[in-house]
Amino acid sequence: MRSSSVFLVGAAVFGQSSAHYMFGRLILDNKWTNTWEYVRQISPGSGIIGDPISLLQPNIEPKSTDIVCGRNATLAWNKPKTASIVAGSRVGFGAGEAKLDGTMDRARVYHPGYLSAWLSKSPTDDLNAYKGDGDWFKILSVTGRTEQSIDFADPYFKPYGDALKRKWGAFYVDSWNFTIPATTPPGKYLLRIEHIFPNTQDSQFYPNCAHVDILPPSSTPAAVGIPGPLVKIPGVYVRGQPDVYFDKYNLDLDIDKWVPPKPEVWKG
Ligand SMILES: *[C@@H]1O[C@H](CO)[C@@H](O)[C@H](O)[C@H]1NC(C)=O
Ligand SMILES: *[C@@H]1O[C@H](CO)[C@@H](O)[C@H](O)[C@H]1NC(C)=O
Ligand SMILES: [Cu+2]
Repeated sequence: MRSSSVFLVGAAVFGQSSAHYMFGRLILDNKWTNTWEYVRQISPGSGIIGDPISLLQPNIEPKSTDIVCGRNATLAWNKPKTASIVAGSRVGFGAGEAKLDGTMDRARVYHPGYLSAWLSKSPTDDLNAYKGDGDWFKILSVTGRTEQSIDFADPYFKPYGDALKRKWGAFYVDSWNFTIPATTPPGKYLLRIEHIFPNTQDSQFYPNCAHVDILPPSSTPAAVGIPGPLVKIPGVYVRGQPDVYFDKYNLDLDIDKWVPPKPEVWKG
């Protein structure tokens, strides 16, 4: 394990930015909420409480419960607020990074890869106690470019967007917004975002979970759907599966034909 003093030297050399990121801020009613206000706090990879930079250390073990909501976030020990969201409305997550003084700053999704969002209904009203070991369904899948992607023709972004990275829709964004399906059954849910940086050996998983209370749309009677397909996390990915473990710097990767890992998105 690397010592924190070695790490601080490295951080000083490379400045305060890091190649990693997390999604600690929920975007609610078009406003960026504070880091960990609605999102479960995660623990530093070094295990040293208060070590800000290793907070961002990626998860590489698909069998670990750390890939549910992030490292050591199976339970919500920071007891975040629960966001009320009407089904059919828009939410988002903002990316963050830790600075050496422990405060948080905006960050970008510095790696190319696959972005998705998920919901899992808590069996009780107490979201703090829900381990995320129930059923999950996917509500967002971002592969190639969309209208939210960075415009790499913009001179400000041009230096960051090489041809192999910029084809990924979520590459280098600082946030992503999406809609909660209008027919999502009302209730208390974990709302999970996940970015995967594919690698041939250790793909990196960047998951975070917000606490949300999904309310029925005001139109009555509101239609209620049956979400699916349902999966478990961990369990949804296995080491070596070809749509998670591959060389993302492959020139031949045709992102428009690339099929992301299962499950498919539930559209409501
Ligand atoms: C998501 O929405 C927030 C709030 O409106 C905005 O600041 C942010 O730029 C949006 N993100 C993207 C990628 O469009
Ligand atoms: C992990 O979570 C527990 C609460 O479940 C907390 O007390 C502990 O400090 C956390 N560990 C680290 C390294 O932050
Ligand atoms: Cu990284």
